[in-house]
Parts: sequence; structure tokens; C-alpha cells
Amino acid sequence: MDKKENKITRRKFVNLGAKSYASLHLATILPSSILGSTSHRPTKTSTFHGVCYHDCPDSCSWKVEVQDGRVVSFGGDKANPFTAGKLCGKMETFPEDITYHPDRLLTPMKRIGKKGEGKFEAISWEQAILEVGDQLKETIARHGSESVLSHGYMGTQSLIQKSVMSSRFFARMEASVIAHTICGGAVIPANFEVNGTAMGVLPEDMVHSRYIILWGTNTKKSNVHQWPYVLKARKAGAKIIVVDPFVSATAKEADWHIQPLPGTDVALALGMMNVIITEGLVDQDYIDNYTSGYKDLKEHVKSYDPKSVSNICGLPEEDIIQLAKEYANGNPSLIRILVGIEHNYNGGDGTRAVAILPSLTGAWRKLGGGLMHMTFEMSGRALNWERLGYHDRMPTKPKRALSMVQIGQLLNNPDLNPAIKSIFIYNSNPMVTAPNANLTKKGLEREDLLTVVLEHFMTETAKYADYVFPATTQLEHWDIGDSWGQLYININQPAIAPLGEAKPNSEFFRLLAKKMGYTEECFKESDKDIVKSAFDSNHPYLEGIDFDYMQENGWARYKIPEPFLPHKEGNFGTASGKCEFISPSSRLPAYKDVAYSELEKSDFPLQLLTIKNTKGFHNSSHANVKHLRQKEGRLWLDIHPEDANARNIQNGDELMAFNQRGKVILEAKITKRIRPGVVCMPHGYWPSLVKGGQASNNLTDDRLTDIMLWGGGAAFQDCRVQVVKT
Ligand SMILES: Nc1nc2c(c(=O)[nH]1)N[C@H]1C(S)=C(S)[C@@H](COP(=O)(O)OP(=O)(O)OC[C@H]3O[C@@H](n4cnc5c(=O)[nH]c(N)nc54)[C@H](O)[C@@H]3O)O[C@H]1N2
Ligand SMILES: Nc1nc2c(c(=O)[nH]1)N[C@H]1C(S)=C(S)[C@@H](COP(=O)(O)OP(=O)(O)OC[C@H]3O[C@@H](n4cnc5c(=O)[nH]c(N)nc54)[C@H](O)[C@@H]3O)O[C@H]1N2
Ligand code: SF4
Ligand SMILES: [Mo]
Repeated sequence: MDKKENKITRRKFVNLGAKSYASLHLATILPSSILGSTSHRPTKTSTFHGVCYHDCPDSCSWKVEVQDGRVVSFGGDKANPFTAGKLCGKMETFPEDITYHPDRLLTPMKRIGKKGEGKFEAISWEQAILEVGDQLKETIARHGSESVLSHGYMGTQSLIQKSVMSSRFFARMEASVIAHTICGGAVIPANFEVNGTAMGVLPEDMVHSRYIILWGTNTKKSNVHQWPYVLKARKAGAKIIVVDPFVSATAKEADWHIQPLPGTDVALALGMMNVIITEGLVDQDYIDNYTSGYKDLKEHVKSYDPKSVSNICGLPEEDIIQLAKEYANGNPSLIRILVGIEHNYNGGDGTRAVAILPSLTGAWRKLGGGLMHMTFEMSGRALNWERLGYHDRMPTKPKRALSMVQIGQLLNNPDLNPAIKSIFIYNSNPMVTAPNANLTKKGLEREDLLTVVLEHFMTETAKYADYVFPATTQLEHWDIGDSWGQLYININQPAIAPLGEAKPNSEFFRLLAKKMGYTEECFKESDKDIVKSAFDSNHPYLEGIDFDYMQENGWARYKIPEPFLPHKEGNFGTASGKCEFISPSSRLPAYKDVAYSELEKSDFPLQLLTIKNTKGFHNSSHANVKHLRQKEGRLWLDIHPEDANARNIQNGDELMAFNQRGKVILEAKITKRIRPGVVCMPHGYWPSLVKGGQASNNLTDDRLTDIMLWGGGAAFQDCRVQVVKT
């Protein structure tokens, strides 16, 4: 071996670590057949393409090297220009943190203790499917198929294990399904209401922008591969503005941080419109040709003068005026949103107001000008949905969709007709991620509820299951990774055999379909065949790209005609083809006070933000991984010095944040990153792993946002608490 070969790169080091860690821990519980050969003779290395499965706008391409059935090297695929060979910190050690983690579930489990107690015994797949199938048949016979709820979400956002097979299964059953409202439930319908699409400026075209507002999005942390484009634009002369009630990692880097009170974006955007119109900075030609409702809007925003807006948002009048003028004169101006703007009661209208701004000033006319939001429509057009979306063509359909935000209410509602008698939870950890967790807990404790969870770990939610089935991880199954934040499509090849008795979600649904007597051909299709059929597409975005190409290259960028100026001349996706300032039901975006109860107003004076503010967790994923948890330290609360002084709180003190729903024990961090009257706690910690056994969503409310199109989004941030020293 020459010196060059001998050099251990960081990537190799991490992955050698992964290998030894896994061998060390798994050897005690797994037969050697699973670990592969233990001899040290040189063996062939195979390389596999893959994609990160997390619900994340970046969807990073990766490469995995395998020897003797074990992962020996893992890292980002350098060839992909967008994700550029760099995975974020939480995913660098993914094989040992998740796939080879000693706590990984590797056999089906049946509950033997009380619900939530966490006492289980191993059971064979055959027996578990038999028992679940029999109980399911009985539930359907007694209460109807609608009493069965499919609660699948985006724990993996790769298409097959996310939903392809489960959608077929629950459509065939005519079950109830959960509406995916917890993330995007307000921003997406709101943008569609105004622009008829969530697609706007392409991620890479940000480099052409000269005024960039990152509005309620923490790019540096939540969308790390977009950040280099922000920096490139800045280098070319762009000014970077962040609108965020918290001094986020991104806000710290901004040229100008606007720090409004939470949930007041709608007033700020309407105030900007007021100034833009008053100052004559509108693009009248664009408005006349490509928009509708301007007359009503112009009248409406008169009441959003800088002084009134200043009172609502808690911002200086001059800042509102300056922001409006700079934005209108930006050449071109770009607004970037994701979901931070939506998680409050005004979230739908906040998005609508912001989505109107580019048409008011004609920002869409130039490359890099307009709104940048989500890109999921690209895979919606490009892939072969005739085949993938088989469930849409089934003669049977799910009977009802229920909002994910109110899972606790759904499980506890005696008037729901029919009531939920069985729940299948996969790709989701609602005990940690859904609001009002103590109500969810009460629901999952119901003895008459058949709960089935598919998981990698015994999560806070899985503990309440009657049966837990071990799911494969992204290293062990086929999949297709599309993206909602960029323009690449990926294939995910299984790099290693499933550990233990783990099976892909798709296989669970195939087996249960068989047990239920569902004989349709679609339940026999293999995952590999589904991947093949997805790329059997004539869409021009996939010209020259088929299954063989994907097998060879792993990823491809959609062949979108460029320059991409989707709304240079209108062409909005709305019914009128125009940007609709006023909704078809004649609604203009407006600021509304949140209807807090008298108790909330009198006893809980602080507004609590619970945001994705950790380095190592992805929502609640990875929060059970010790070295990542150690990096975060103890669960903490950011509190302004004024609020701390009023309560005699010192830095590092142990606090209790509480309200009528729950109480959380955590550590004080006195900081000016948050405004007086607002406190902030990171979201993602598992309650059972923190002192006191409660975390962010034990406090949050399950109230809905203003836009109700899909059942209402989540207003996590409209939460009031009191804070005391313990
Ligand atoms: N590291 C990391 N990355 C992630 C995730 C993760 O858990 N960890 N999760 C992924 C997921 S599921 C998603 S949806 C995306 C989300 O990515 P983003 O859309 O960036 O959303 P958040 O991180 O939820 O919130 C972004 C910012 O919104 C701010 N905010 C809160 N309330 C308001 C408000 O009323 N107005 C405004 N203007 N800002 C407000 C918060 O302070 C926060 O800094 O990130 C993805 N990426
Ligand atoms: N307070 C507060 N709450 C929030 C948010 C917030 O900002 N504040 N953010 C919200 C947002 S934006 C989102 S998207 C939601 C996310 O909410 P969840 O979807 O519940 O997200 P995770 O916590 O990541 O849980 C995903 C689970 O899926 C499992 N999983 C991953 N891959 C697979 C697989 O292939 N098969 C199976 N069976 N399981 C798999 C993981 O182990 C993990 O336990 O949380 C929301 N909750
Ligand atoms: S979580 Fe997001 S940024 Fe991190 S590796 Fe996955 S896709 Fe990339
Ligand atoms: Mo999300």
C-alpha cells in the first residue's frame, strides 16, 4: 500500500468507525450470517447509489461501499452538483447511528405490558401478520373499514417506502387516511390559491437575485445545500434579509435581520404593499395583464399603514418602509419561503400575502426574481404516475382524510363516526412530533384501539403499539428519492441485506394484503419493478433517463427548459391563469388575533416557539442517538434577560415551562436572540430521554391555521406558557 492509499480521509475514518462500532455491538445479538464473513482475506468492494430519506428539501445523493455484506464507507456523492458530496452533520454517521445501532428493532414485537409501558416479546412475522390480519378483519366487520386509520407520513420521503404500497393497501380497504397537514398544510394550499403552484424560481437561479428575503426559513440549518447559493448571490452583490422572530443561525449571517413578533408576517407583507402602492413602486403593466383583484387589494391595504403594522409586528415604522422600498427596487428581488411562516394561526394568509408581493412589483420578469418555494411538482410531472399512482385508479378509495394535526382529538373523540378503532403508524412519531402530546398519549392508551407501528426503533409512539414491525433502513431497500427542494431525482439501491428480520414497509403491506385476501396484481409488484416502472416515462424532463441510466448514475437533474421564467408573462396555475390577489371566495389576506382563552391570557404570559434548532436531530429522528444528544446538551429554553430578571432566573438555572396541557423541565439560556415576551425551545427531544418526561409538543396546542383546505395546518407556535425556576 503506498502512502496515498494509506491516508485515512475523514469520510473513511467515520465509516471505519461505523464498521467497528457495528461489529462490536451487533456481534452480541446477531448471528454472524447477518454481519457477513469475519475472515480478513481481501474481498471485492461493491458501490451502491442512494439518497437521503429524510423529509428535507435537500435530498442528498450518497454512495455506499460494501464489503462482505457490511458497509465500509458512506458519504455524499461528489458528482451531484447540488448536494456536492456533503451530507449534513446528522447524517455523516448514519450507518452506525441508525442502521447498525444496537437498539435497532430487528424482529416483530407483541405487547405484553400495559400500553406505553414498553414491555414486548418477540414474535415471528408469520404469527404477527396472522394476528394483526385477524384482528383487522374483526374490526372492519364490527365497525367498518373507515374505523381503520392509516397514519403514514414522511419519516422516509422516498416514494416506495413512503406511500406507494401502503396507498394501494388502504385504498383497497376503503380505510381512513391521515391528511399530511402538519408540514406544508397551510403554506402549500396558500401558494396554490395565489399562484396555482408551489414551483417558482429554480434553486440554482438564486445566484441571479440581488435582493433576497429568507422569510421564516432557517436555510443554514434546514436547507444547507441552498446556503452556498445565498453566499454566491451575496458575492455578486445581493443583500440578504432574514425575517424571523428568532435570531436563527441564518439570521446571524444576514445583512439585515427583521425580527417581528411571531405570526405577524401577514401584517408585515400587507404593510409592505401599502408602502409599495403609496410610493408608486408597483409594476402596473404586470398587474394589469397577469393578476386579478388589484382594486380590492389596493383598498384593503390602506388599513395596513406603517404605523398600524408597526403596532402589530413590533417593528419600527422606518424598517417597514425601508424593507418595502428596497424590495420593490431590488433588481431582481427574491423571496424564499419553506414552512417556518405557516406554523401559526395566521400562517395561511401570511403565505398568501408574501406570495402576492412578486406580482405586485413584477419581480417575476427577470431571472432570479419571484418566489422560491417547493419543487415537488417536478417529480409529479416527470415520473410515470400512471403506474406509481395505481391507488388513484382503484375502484375503491379511502373513505375520509383526517387532519394529522389533531391526532389526539381524533383518537379521543366519541362523536367521530365511525370512531377510530385501529391505527397503523409508519414513517412517523406523533407522540413527539404532533401537538398536544398528552392528548395523543391518552388516545394511544385506549385498550380498544388496535395499534400497529412500523419502525426502526422503539420510539415514544411504538411503545403504545400492540404490534411493532421492524422496518428496513435506506441502506437495505429499493426506493426512488424525489425532492421538494431541488431538481434532482435519485434511485436508492439496497446496499446490504436487511438486518435481522427487518422488512421494507412495502413488504409489510404486501404480506398483510395477502392475509386480508386482496388478490389484485398491484400487491405482487416488487419494489425493484416499481422503480423500473417509475422511470418508464416519456416526459421530456426525463429524456434519455431510464432505469438503466439511474442504475448507472444514481441521480439525474430534470431536463427543464432554461432559462426558467415561469411567470414572466403570467401563466399562473390558477383557474384564471392569473396571480389571484383575492381568492375565488373573495377573501383578501388579513391579520387576525389568535383566540387565546382568558386562562391563557392571564396565567400564561409568554409565547413559546418550538423550532427545529438542534444540530443533530431531524424532527424527532436521531434524538435517541447518544453522541448526537450529548452534542446538544440538556433541553434548554432561550429567554430574554428582561423575562429572566422578572423571574429571578440566572443562566443555567433549572426551569419549568408549563401551561394547561403540560410541563417541561429544562435549562435557562438567557439571550437576546429572542424578544421579550417570547421564549424558544428546540423541538425533537424525546420526552422519555429528558428530565420530567415531557418535551416541546407536550405544551403545544392542536389549534389549526386559518387556511382549512386540507383540514387545516398546525399552529405549533401559537402556544402560551409560564416559566418558573424549579
Ligand atoms: N437540521 C434540520 N433540518 C431540517 C429539519 C430538522 O428537523 N432539522 N426538518 C426538515 C423539515 S421537516 C422541514 S419542513 C424543513 C423546515 O425548514 P424551515 O422552513 O426553514 O422551517 P423551520 O426550521 O421549522 O423554521 C424556520 C424558522 O422560522 C422561524 N419562525 C417561527 N415562527 C415564525 C413566524 O411566525 N414568522 C417567521 N417569519 N418566522 C417564524 C423560526 O424561528 C425558524 O428559525 O426543514 C427540514 N430540515
Ligand atoms: N413543536 C414542533 N413540532 C413539530 C415541528 C416543529 O417545528 N415544532 N415540525 C413539524 C414538521 S415540519 C414535521 S415534517 C413533523 C415531522 O414529524 P414525523 O414525521 O413524526 O418526523 P420524525 O420525528 O422524523 O419521525 C419519523 C419516524 O419515521 C421513522 N422512519 C424513517 N424511515 C422509515 C422507514 O423506512 N420505515 C418506517 N416504518 N419508519 C421509518 C423514523 O425512525 C422516525 O421515528 O414534525 C412536526 N412537529
Ligand atoms: S437530512 Fe437533508 S441535508 Fe442532511 S443528508 Fe439528509 S437530505 Fe442532506
Ligand atoms: Mo416538515
